[in-house]
Amino acid sequence: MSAIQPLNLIVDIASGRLEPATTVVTRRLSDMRGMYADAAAEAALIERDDSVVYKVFQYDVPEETGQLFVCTTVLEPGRVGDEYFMTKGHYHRVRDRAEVYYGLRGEGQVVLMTEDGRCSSVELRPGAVAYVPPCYAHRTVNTGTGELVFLAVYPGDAGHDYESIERSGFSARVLEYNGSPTLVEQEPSGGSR
Ligand code: S6P
Ligand code: ZN
Repeated sequence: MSAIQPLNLIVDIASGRLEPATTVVTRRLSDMRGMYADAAAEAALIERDDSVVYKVFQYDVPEETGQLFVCTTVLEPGRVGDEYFMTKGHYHRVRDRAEVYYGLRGEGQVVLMTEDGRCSSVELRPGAVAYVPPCYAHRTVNTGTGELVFLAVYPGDAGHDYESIERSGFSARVLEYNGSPTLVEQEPSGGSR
């Protein structure tokens, strides 16, 4: 295993930034083309200002068994039609690698899906820990009016499988229904990239 020195990482809760961060990923609506249910609303928003949906601040470690990646996500509030802003979502490439999310600011849900397409969701808010068990796809949804900020910790050798989600999507979506966030079962549909 590669040696890595002990260190402190600091989360600035106001901005959601992790310091130091060695990788910063920014995802705009156009990076998620085809992932929202309402294709016309998605296209109109991309045309209008292609806003940032989320940023990830990560401290990189060797991608090896025994190491742990630490990162924060700042997910903006907003909707595409009735569907709340969300992350792309993924399985871990090594399927049996679990993950822990810790809510720091804002409110939302983590949508979890088994490989045979059964979806459920757990809450994410300040102080809430969302446990992502091995083998579950996971996607985060911001159901609040402000940014959703959370910390994630996951194994160094987990990797990411985005392709399965781009191909088949999630079998449920979080939509605003009668003014409240509701997990709605859907026919799976993927992205178009
Ligand atoms: C990584 C972990 C999170 C997500 C982040 C963005 O395993 O689950 O840090 O990367 O919330 O989501 P996504 O689906 O674009 O990676
Ligand atoms: Zn993950």
